[in-house]
Amino acid sequence: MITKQNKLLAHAVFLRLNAIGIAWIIVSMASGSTASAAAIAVSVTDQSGNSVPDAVIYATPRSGNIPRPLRPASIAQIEKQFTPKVTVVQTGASINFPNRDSVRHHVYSFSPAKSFEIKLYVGSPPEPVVFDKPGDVVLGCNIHDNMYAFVYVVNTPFFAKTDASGNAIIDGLPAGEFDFAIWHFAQSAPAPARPIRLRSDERLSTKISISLKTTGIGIDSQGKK
Ligand SMILES: [Cu+2]
Repeated sequence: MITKQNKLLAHAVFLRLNAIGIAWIIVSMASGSTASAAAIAVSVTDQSGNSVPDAVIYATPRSGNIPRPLRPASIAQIEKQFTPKVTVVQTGASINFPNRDSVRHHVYSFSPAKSFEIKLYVGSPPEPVVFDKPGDVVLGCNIHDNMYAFVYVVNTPFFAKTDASGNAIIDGLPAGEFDFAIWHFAQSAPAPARPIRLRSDERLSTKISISLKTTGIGIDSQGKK
């Protein structure tokens, strides 16, 4: 029997199994001078040269000394869509799921990084959901098949998400060594992290090209798992 839960799980597996080729390359990297903290500015394009919104970039301190501000996030349901479609949080942070519609939603995930459900509800659920493991989480709604969203959980507070023009900036970085990585829900292949070193006032400016799948985004209707 194909259940929605199985469909969603299959979708998550589907995303992983479609890995092919090299996902990203640094085209250029230049440093300049700015304020007291370091920053990484990134411009992301796809294989066709188009700007890529909703890509997650993150820099994890190699020292293991990781601040834990654990900024909470919110993913609303508005007009039967999750808003925003992509959210990034640090491991251990919580997310609220306010329902702004008059219809009830039933939010759930069966992803290994976070399995949960908030049964049929309107308004704000009494408790936020804590995302306590790193990784990608696919969200669905048990009532509305075309509702889906992604949460990416990272072991660092130093992250950003590209805007509609494919640009993102991680600011307020301390000096030191980091593993720098990028993630996108439609990426054809997982990209390995790259080591970078930042001086205290350094600003890195980087262009990254990633390969995106052009089909199979969203809930996989095959339910193969
Ligand atoms: Cu719904």
